[in-house]
Amino acid sequence: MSESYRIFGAELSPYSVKTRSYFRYKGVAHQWVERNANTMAEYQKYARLPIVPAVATPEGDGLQDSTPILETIEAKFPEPSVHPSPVALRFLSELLEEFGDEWGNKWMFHYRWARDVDQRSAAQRLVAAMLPDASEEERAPMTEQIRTRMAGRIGVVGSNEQTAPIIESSFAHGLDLLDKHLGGRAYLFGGRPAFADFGLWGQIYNAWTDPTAGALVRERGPAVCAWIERMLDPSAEGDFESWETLAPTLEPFLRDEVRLFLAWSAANAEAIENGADQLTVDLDGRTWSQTVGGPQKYHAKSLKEIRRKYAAVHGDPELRTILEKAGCLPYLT
Ligand SMILES: N[C@@H](CCC(=O)N[C@@H](CS)C(=O)NCC(=O)O)C(=O)O
Repeated sequence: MSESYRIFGAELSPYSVKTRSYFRYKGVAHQWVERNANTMAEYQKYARLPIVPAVATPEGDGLQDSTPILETIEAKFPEPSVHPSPVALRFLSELLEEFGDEWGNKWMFHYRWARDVDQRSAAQRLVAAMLPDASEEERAPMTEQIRTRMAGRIGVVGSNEQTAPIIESSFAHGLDLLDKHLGGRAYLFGGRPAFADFGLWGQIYNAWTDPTAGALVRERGPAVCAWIERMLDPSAEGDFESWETLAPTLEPFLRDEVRLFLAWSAANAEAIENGADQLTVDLDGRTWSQTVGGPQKYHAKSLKEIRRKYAAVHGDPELRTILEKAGCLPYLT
């Protein structure tokens, strides 16, 4: 039995670094174990699904899926809390965490695998991490194999010729809005990190390491860059703010970005429910079409989960007003 948690993960996995950043902030004793050829057998003892992260607990259990992992650890180690105490702010933070995991991942994954320069950069780093003891020459065939396989899988996040411009303009606009919001504050909800920071950061930090998306982040988001570095090892610098001070710059992000994501997610859930193999939805006057298969079932499940969280607090009048004003409410009920 080990005394600390072990996080089996990968530096290029947004959900892995999200989990690591959370453990660091919480001060929960843990070891980061890069999942690679040397650690694979140990990782497999804890991973029911072939994904990272997988967390091995000191009791010898395996945890997977970053959102429930964070929730499990939060219940066990409630301080310092990552949840603002007002019901409305706590829900918005959980909604933004969901947004990061699901829509932020479209930004990151699309940019990583759409263009040759990014494909090569990511494939090289992935293989270097997986085969730490191999030479350049030994890694080369696997790098090429991963590059072509992942480039061919870009459709799993719904990226295709028609949706690429929607994803790219959403990323650029999202960065602009985030940069305004993070100018003058350390974290999304004020002076300390919230649940939202971890989900969104994992994706944007990964995008920042890639050539094309990274250049965009550096160009458009000086405050986003500072937040990216801060979130690698976050610490509380103050308190959570109130909605009154957050609203001027957070409300536009909810209205433009989170609403768009929820419109997509609701349409996706409906397509799954109807057993459709194609999803077509109008997103602010632009048509988004993609095939629907196994991976989209996960999004439908997580929409159900965020709707369940909303149902538990739907009586809060402040939250209702915020969500209504941002156009998010119809998708949550
Ligand atoms: N919902 C999961 C998603 C985890 C996930 O998709 N992990 C990816 C990497 S970011 C993965 O492990 N893919 C297969 C692989 O890399 O072997 C979570 O939040 O933990």
